[in-house]
Amino acid sequence: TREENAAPRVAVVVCLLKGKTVLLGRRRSSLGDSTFSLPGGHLEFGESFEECAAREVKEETGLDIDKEKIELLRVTNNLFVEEVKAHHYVGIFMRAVLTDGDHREPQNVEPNMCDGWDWYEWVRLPQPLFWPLQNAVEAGFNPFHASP
Ligand code: 8DG
Ligand code: MG
Ligand code: MG
Repeated sequence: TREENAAPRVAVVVCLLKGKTVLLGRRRSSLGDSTFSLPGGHLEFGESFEECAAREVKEETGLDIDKEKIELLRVTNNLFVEEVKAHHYVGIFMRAVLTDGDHREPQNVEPNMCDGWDWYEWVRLPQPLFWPLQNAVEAGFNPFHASP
């Protein structure tokens, strides 16, 4: 019911770029199951967007992002009303790169929440994308061109 999710939540999602590619994983979740989404999650009390971005990427992929190079790209307002429970997220899209000289591959640290991570070119994004990401793409969002 609406009551259970009465307050909007803040979600920080990370466009982790490597060369011409961005990191996406297929979700295992009641929200957007089987769709491809960016690493990310809920902003915790007291966190900066940058801290949240680095923490979620680490928790979900094991990768370390360069904390000096995290940038805010876009803010979106996402209402999921078709779900069993309604959800309302303010999505904070960040851009990040790996720490210098890091050539490790992402690990699927939370296999119950994700099928695995891989790098994709923006012009060859996998389908279907998680709905809020699809919306941003359709609105012209491109983390390779966006300026903060
Ligand atoms: P947490 O417990 O680790 O904090 O959260 P999570 O389990 O990692 O949450 P999530 O579902 O991955 O992300 C939180 C919400 O962020 C998600 O339910 C909806 C919103 N969100 C968007 N766009 C995207 C996106 O591209 N990727 C992810 N992961 N979440 C997104 O609006
Ligand atoms: Mg997540
Ligand atoms: Mg998470």
